[in-house]
Amino acid sequence: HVLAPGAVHVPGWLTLDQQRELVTACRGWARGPAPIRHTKLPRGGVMSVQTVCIGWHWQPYAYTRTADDVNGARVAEFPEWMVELGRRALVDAYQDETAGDGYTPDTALINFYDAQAKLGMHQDKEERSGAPVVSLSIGDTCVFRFGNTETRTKPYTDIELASGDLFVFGGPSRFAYHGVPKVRPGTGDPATGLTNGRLNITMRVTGLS
Ligand code: MD5
Ligand code: FE
Repeated sequence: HVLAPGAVHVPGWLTLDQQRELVTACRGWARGPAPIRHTKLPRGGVMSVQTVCIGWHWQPYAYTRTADDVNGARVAEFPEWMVELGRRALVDAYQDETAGDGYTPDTALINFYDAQAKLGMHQDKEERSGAPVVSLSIGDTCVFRFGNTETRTKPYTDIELASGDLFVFGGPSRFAYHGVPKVRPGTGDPATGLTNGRLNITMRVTGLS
């Protein structure tokens, strides 16, 4: 399931129990200290996706410790159990027992997609680190568009990301354009604890202190 150098898709990586625990944890963070919201973009747009951050707060297009565009609260701490989960993700995706060594993600963006939400093609380049991004999906299946590092247009590859899937973006794929053009409503298993929509958690290394 290697899509491109450094881009690895591992379908069904999370157990149902792990998915339920992640849903519960994300529900807690969505309530506060800095509640989940539709991010307002500096040019006046509003994202259809709702996002809550932990560790660092992503306000377009910078990371801060306080959610100044929400309520000014300091964001929740990035938990050690999630660092461990991120390391295991790298070990499994790259099939290398040492791939997680030295990987210490310090922020996660938690995105919630309702049936209408989309994410346009973009690059994630606010991080001052080339460390891999670990992406976990729960709930409804989506179409994920994985592009190239040069343009936000073709060539790209569309794949489906389903509940429990892991995707790791490292190496030359770390700064590729990508987006979510469509969610498939009603495709998730309510046993995850999520009865509608799609949850995506991306762990990152900000390179900040
Ligand atoms: C999502 N989230 O499904 C995606 C998964 C975001 C975002 O895009 O910025 O919140 S993360 C996909 C990703 C991250 C970093 C690099 C690449 C893809 N890539 O090079 O393709 O909500
Ligand atoms: Fe992104």
